[in-house]
Amino acid sequence: MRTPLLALLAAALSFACGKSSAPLGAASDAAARVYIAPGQYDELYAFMSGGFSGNVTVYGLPSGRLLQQIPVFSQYPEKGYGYSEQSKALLNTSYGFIPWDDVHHPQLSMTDGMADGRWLFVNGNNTPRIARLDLTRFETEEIIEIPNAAGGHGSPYLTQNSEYAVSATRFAVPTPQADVPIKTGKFGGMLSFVKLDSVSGHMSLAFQILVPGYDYDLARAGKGPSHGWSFFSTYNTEEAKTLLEMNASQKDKDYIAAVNWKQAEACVAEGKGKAWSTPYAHNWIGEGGVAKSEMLRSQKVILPVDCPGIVYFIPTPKSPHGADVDPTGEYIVGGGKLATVIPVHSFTKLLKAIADRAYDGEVGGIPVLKYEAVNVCEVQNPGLGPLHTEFDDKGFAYTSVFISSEVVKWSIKECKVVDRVPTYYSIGHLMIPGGDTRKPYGKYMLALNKITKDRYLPTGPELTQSGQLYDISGDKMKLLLDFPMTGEPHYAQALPAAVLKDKSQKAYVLAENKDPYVTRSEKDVKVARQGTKVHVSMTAIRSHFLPDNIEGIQVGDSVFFHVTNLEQDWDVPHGFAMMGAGNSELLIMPGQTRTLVWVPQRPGIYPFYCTDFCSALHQEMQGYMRVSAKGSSVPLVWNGGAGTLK
Ligand code: RUQ
Ligand code: CUA
Repeated sequence: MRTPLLALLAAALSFACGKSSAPLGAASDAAARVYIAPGQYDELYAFMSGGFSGNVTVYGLPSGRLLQQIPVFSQYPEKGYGYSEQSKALLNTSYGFIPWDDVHHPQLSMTDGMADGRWLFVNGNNTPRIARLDLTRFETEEIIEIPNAAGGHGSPYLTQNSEYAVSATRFAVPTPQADVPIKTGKFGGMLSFVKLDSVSGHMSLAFQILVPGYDYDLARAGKGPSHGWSFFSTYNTEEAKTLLEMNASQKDKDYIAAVNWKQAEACVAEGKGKAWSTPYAHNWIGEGGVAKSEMLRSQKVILPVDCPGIVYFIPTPKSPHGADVDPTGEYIVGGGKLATVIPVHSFTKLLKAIADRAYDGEVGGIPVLKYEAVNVCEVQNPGLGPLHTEFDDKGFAYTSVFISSEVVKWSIKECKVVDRVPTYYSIGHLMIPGGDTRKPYGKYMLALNKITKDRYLPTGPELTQSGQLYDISGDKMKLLLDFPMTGEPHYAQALPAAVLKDKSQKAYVLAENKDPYVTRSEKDVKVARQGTKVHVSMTAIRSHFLPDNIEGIQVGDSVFFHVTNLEQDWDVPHGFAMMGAGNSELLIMPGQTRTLVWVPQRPGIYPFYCTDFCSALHQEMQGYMRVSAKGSSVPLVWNGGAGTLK
């Protein structure tokens, strides 16, 4: 039975007034299940998409404690990310420097279908990009732009051994881009495969597949028997260009595109990919921790007509969003936003349908398979608006249902709903730790909710989003915890803390710092003028900077503060802030060098200071710059190193 909306609403309201109908015993039991005593560690690391913040946030589970924010596609003041000279190049694109994007899907790197804790990949949705984050330092290390695409939503969704990260066009556009009338112009879509180096993780665009101009939404790779295939959901197969809410809902079924990427590789090897030349940026942290950026211009585009057998369309009701693959790799589950059932397709049947040529026509050289030939069953009564499905370790699937704000648990074998719980409210994705791997961890399920109206103290028009943690170890799902989140938590990934915690880096080794402006000891600090550029090689250690007095700076100079943190202890960053600096502040990790550029505008004495409370004498960690008029004869002098200012 579908839970009536009214009943859900009533349940929601009673929670909102603090009058939970659950007995007190249950509440304290739930509290005990998520209680992590002071000083104790959480059981799992969870990586949440920060949505329109452009960041990734790291939480501990089951406590729901926020542990870290990792800036990825947006400038982020707390860490000087995208402001310091060393990190700016990470945000380069073929459109120039972009300081803000929208993150949707984190995905942990995998070995043999299991999260291996090496890297985390996330997609940039607006200007299509994929980023790779290093999980020893919890930092963004590389970003690649996806050319010939608009909206990188179905991304990054890695293959079983991290061979590829993928990106699918969300918004059909002329492909390649062209100046055409919107109404009559021919639009296309692109499914992009980014190769990941198995040792370094480095990303390179391997090939792209040109597909009809639908909206490609989400993706999942096959695993086990279906390894070698990736599945992409599509909506708007109507190819509407205006008022999609109505015009893209005409057909009863859209498609899941099944892509045989091993065959696509073979096609490219046979020289069947066409050479295109759209510019795209590739950025990475190079030698010395300094970000580099290159503009690339060549890609290999495969047209399905040239390579029969690389793409098939599986009809799937109705405007599917999710396309999720179960732990065995046999079942592909659609999540039709407007569908009244959850369709379950079978990989075995897919192969047979292809062998039997059980087609219902074709589009653009892509065979459309017969629905019955691939579908094994439809889960009835899934609620209103099924979206995404994750899996546990006991043969159950959990589907998030947006409109009726609930999670339905269903048996894969019996193809029927066995339990359902309300979420508060409007759940998008859900996440079971390892729920997309071959062996889900399967103890918790996290609902990632879009709306929290009446759940927390009001904070003006903008309310936080939330995560709700459920215990799924028994037959019935039980709500344990409800906690606010940063940005919009589209999707998340989690893995046992033991996989990562001992690999976490504690400091950068000063002796290995290869920044071109590193200063390894206080003897070496200096200030050097080159025309109107002044390079200050400065050190920071508890609790002073050197030099901390500099004279001879002139209005109109560009002063480069290259600050090296000489500390080698864990958790001793120093900050650096300069009065009137139009760029940013810095946060410098132990052993690291970061650079801030300051263009003084008026003569005077300007203080700078450490912004991170590093020691008992942190407040003493400050200094002065003397700025004189342009052309002044005040000599360039400083204290420390070979400086002459005493
Ligand atoms: S989305 S709520 Cu992944 Cu951007 Cu589904
Ligand atoms: Cu260094 Cu405070």
